[in-house]
Amino acid sequence: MPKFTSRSYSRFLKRAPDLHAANQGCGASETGPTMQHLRTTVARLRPLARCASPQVGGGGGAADRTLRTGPSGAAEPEFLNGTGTSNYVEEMYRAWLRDPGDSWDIFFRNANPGFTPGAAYQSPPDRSGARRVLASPAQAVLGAGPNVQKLIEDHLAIHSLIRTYQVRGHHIAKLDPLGISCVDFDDAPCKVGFQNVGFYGLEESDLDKVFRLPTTTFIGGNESALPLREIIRRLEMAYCQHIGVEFMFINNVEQCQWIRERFERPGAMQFSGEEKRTLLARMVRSTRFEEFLQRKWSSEKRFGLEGCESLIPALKTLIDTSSGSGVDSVIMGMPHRGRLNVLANVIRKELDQIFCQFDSKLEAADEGSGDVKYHLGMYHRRKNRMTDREITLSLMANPSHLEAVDPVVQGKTKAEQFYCGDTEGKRVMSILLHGDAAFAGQGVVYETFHLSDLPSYTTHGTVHVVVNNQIGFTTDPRMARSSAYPTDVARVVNAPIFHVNADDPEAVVYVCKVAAEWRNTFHKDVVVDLVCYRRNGHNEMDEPMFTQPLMYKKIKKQRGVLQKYAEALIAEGVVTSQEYEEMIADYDKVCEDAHTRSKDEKILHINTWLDSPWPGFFTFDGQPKSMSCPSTGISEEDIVHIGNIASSVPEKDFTIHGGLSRILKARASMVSQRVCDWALAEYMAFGSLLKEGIHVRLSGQDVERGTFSHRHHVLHHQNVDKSICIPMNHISKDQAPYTVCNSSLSEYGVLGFELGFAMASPNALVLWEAQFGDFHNTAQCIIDQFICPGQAKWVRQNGIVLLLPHGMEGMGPEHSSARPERFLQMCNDDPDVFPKLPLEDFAVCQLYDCNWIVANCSTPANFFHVLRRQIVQPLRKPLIVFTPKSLLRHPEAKSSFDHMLPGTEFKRIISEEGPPSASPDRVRRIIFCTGKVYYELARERKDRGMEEEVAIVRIEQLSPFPFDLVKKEVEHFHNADLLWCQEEHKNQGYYDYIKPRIRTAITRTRPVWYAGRGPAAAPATGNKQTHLVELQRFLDTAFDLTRFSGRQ
Ligand SMILES: Cc1ncc(C[n+]2csc(CCOP(=O)(O)OP(=O)(O)O)c2C)c(N)n1
Ligand SMILES: [Mg+2]
Repeated sequence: MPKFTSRSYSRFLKRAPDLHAANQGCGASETGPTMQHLRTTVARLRPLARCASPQVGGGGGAADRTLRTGPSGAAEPEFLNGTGTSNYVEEMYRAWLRDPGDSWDIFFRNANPGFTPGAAYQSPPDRSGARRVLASPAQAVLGAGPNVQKLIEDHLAIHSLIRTYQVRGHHIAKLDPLGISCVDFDDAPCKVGFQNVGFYGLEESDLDKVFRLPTTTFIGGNESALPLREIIRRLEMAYCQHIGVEFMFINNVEQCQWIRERFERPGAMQFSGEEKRTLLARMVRSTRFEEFLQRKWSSEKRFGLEGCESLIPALKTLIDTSSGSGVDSVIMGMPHRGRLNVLANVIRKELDQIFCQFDSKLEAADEGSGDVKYHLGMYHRRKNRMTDREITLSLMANPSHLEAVDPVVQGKTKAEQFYCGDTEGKRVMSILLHGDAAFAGQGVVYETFHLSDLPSYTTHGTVHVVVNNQIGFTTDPRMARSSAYPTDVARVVNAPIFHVNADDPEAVVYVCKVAAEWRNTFHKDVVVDLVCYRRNGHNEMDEPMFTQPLMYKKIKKQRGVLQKYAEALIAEGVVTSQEYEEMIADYDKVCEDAHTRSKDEKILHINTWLDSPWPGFFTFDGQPKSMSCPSTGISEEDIVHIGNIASSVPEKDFTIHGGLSRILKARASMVSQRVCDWALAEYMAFGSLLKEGIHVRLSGQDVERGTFSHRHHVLHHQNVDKSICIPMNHISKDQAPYTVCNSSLSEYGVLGFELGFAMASPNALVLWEAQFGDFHNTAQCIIDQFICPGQAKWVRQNGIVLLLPHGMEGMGPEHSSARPERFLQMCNDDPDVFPKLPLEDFAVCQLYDCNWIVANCSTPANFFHVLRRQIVQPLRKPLIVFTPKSLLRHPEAKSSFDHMLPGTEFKRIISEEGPPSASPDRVRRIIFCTGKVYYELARERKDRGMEEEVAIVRIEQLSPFPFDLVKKEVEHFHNADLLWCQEEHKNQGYYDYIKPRIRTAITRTRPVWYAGRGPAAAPATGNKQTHLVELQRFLDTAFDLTRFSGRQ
């Protein structure tokens, strides 16, 4: 047997650079170097041959097992690894064991009885099947060495060549319809094709030699060997035409094999006449829809699909195939490009409803400010004609902010899966569409990908479709990304990427079929990259020649894809030109008729564009069923029961940490004293809702334990790995499930996800907690574009809760402020108008009108109530709560059970209950405040002995502002001056929001003074001493009753 020396190994590497590159790049599962493989392979041939017989075969035979066992006896799974490189001879040997009558027969048969190395060699059969036999034994012995070596090297070369196509075929596939692709692969030359066989050490004369095919290819179909010429031809067909398959980085053998089979098997991409006609009909719809809009509204922005019309059949194929696999709900998110077309031809929104959006004279029927037509969402249930199964399609409304909708779609998908018990994603799936520039540029894409495999966030596979028109507004790809493809971000999660020339509708449909099958087989993400162009400017009013003159000269010459495809089918005889003309005329008439109907519309109904209806929650007109809110208190029995659960370990033989035992004991002692701290109050809120059948989901970084180690909702067995206990799920037999999940370290992605989750059902309390309140700013886009204006733009309500730890604790500028000023600045209540509402329903009516609720609770009981109110109230609004840090353990921040019993409720204001309330005439100052500073003020007042002169009133619900209650307080303490005190800096916190509203509440009869820190750029000082000095200074101001005398 020839021996591989290090010299011959490096020669081999030179001849098979792709093998080497692959070993370097994809090596996680390829443990040993290639040479080691070859050595062991060659060494094993003889002893194994002894025990082998032709009967030993199949994947699991004894010989197979022996071959897979390394010197240590350990299994070598990489042997069959599609990404492996050097198992070719072994494969040939195993194939020979199964079927001795092949080209390697003489080689291995002679190796068996112990022929000297080389003497065993007979060349494989040539194309005619004739075997070239060596002239004589002497000749054989003399010539055998180099021949055997050549045989092995030739087959390794074949292996390498095949692998090159699999790894890099997409580099040279004809993906770009314009032929101007700037994808830069200069670091990785792809040497394939007949002209390059020399690169692998093969010669032109080898082209007609027959080579056995390794098991890592399916190009043979039913044949196990092929001439080199045919091998290359078939690989070119599979990997270098209009589809570029990027998948060899996937570190899973089965998945790689699955993909190879889909693209390599001869005839895989054949379409029946019927399928081609369906495809043509879909292309007609897609193309003519845009043309119709262009004809009717030539000066309107619509972000047309021209240049990527095959997106419509692509999506239809994804949906048809998924429906065939059992999916009955598809949730989609997409940007502006082609959105109207998708609504019309995929979701099947009524065309007249789309067309009337173009009528600027129509008045809006719904409350809210609405949105432009290419952002609206949609929900539609219909029968899938291909599978005859019912399917729900929803397209989520989205803001202009590209990719922001991605995590929202995922959250909603997860929720729908959760509520219908679809634990594997077999019934509900998501499809996300992207533009090439946005997919590469927006970080939330990456954040969303990283949710894809996390147990509490996975949607069990998303199909991503990129409309890769090779431009982002006016920017070329070379200026827009540093990766070769716009899709490279998907590689982090091992998603296969199918690049396809969008001018070849059949190739597009084929990859979409494979993508849907992939998702429904492996339940993992997959990407379809539709390489296309943008026929017009960024929108229809834009001139692209300013910035991309050459590209657009080319585009102007480019014939439309429908035209090309129709001509091809007519030439093939699949349709006649008359049939084609009829197809076009029929669809044009559909559009014309719908346009005529659309003129009958008198008003615009935005609520027909709802993406997430909540059947039964509202009245038929979409109104709340009542305008009052029942008590949010619960029975003493429930309080004690939940308290006991919170202080126990409900599973047997479950060892918890000693420190945690002490925490639970302290909870038990609170229960016996009938008081709650913050964590226990939260427990009571969640536990009682769960008991009432309301699902509670708490998500965020480290929420299971709680950043401040106060929560402990998940107990960890101290001796058994990954054994956990969630007491909250032991409250009662028929309770709703509790989900508490530590999230990935993302705010944008995770908050978006939870917002989407909260959209699915009004009967769930979905909470996102920031680690510290200031981290919400990396999710600002979700807050600004969705949570704050969601109802106004898209007439849909959402009850998500944001828990934002906030408070000036002398811990420095970060983590001190959750930036209340920003949330308050975005509230829609008018500072100058006292709302004219019925006093008995003032609170609920205000909630009805508001865009969100902003609260800062100072007691555990009030926190308990505000959480429960989210569900008990007859409407859903986002709730922003600034939650405390030091108050979590403050001895006075405790609430008696009495404040949580039936009949009690959330207090928008906590009035003064001490001595000032007994003799209000003597009160000279009302200090209004919110949150933790109350405790500092109360202590200072006590220290100064001013309890009769100063009343402290806590505003717990900052927005909607409790005008009615503030007015009452001021009237009550009629001799007092008014002061707002906050610990935050003057340009931050609440002051700017509060002051004008207090003034409005009291019809500007008295001034409102300020005590707090001065204006500053940073939220807090980094110096603890300065922090304390500042604190004392503003407390001094707050209690200096002469400070503002005489001032106006
Ligand atoms: C987050 C965000 N930044 C900037 C924009 C402005 N903008 C709108 S479309 C666009 C180009 C998008 O290019 P691409 O993603 O390739 O989609 P295409 O328009 O080409 O379909 C830009 C920059 C935006 N909408 N969202
Ligand atoms: Mg683009």
